[in-house]
Amino acid sequence: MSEIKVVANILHTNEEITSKNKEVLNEKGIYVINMMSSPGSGKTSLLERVISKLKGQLSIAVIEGDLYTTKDAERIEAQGVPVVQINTGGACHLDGKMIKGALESLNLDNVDLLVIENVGNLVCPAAFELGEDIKITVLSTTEGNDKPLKYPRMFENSGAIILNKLDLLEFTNFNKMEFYNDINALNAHAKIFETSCVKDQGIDDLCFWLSQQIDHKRGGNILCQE
Ligand SMILES: Nc1nc2c(ncn2[C@@H]2O[C@H](COP(=O)(O)OP(=O)(O)OP(=O)(O)O)[C@@H](O)[C@H]2O)c(=O)[nH]1
Ligand SMILES: [Mg+2]
Repeated sequence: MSEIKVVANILHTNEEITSKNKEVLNEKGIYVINMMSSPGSGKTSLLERVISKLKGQLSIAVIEGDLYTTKDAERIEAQGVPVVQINTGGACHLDGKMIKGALESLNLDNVDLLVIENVGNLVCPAAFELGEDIKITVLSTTEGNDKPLKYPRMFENSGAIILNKLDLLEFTNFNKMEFYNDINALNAHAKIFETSCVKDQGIDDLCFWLSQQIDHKRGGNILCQE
């Protein structure tokens, strides 16, 4: 019983800090993505692709969550956009307090899009709101199509789901029809993208859709600019 109380308190504290973070982000009109998946599904690879296509058009910043290393932040830095690394020191998810610290070390003026890459984990990150406008969950074909039903929360709460590593589909037993049926049962409104970072497949569609979401938050100011 005491264990349940502790978890409830942690979530309550997270909610308070996150709502303050969200105020700051909303005031600046920044569109925020919380990107989640199991380790290795391709979050950073997708980000690299998206940044390279959108950075001329939008101002992008990134918060990278990782247990110990700065490897992902180095990859994003190479794309020429501001990035802050959060090392959770072993914790399996990001929380509001960590995001608060990262926001304080980023210059948020004129940022259009902030992407938070969560720690690779299909379970814990789903329980912690980070002040995002949208959760995007990535699943790769090599993980098996049974994952949405086995780890439903992340898929249920995501506004978009990306099926990545499409180039490897033929080497796996991933059943796309079952995948679509399961997602439809869990979260019929989720926007679904099929991508391959290796073949640069589906990334343009993803970027176009993201631009529309960002534009919508900004009240139509970005895409309409001359
Ligand atoms: N074949 C193939 N490999 C990919 C694709 N996307 C990513 N990879 C590879 O998958 C591996 C993991 O990719 P990352 O982008 O590091 O995955 P991640 O989700 O950021 O991983 P963590 O941050 O550790 O959770 C790398 O070796 C990538 O090159 C893809 O579309 N096709
Ligand atoms: Mg990564």
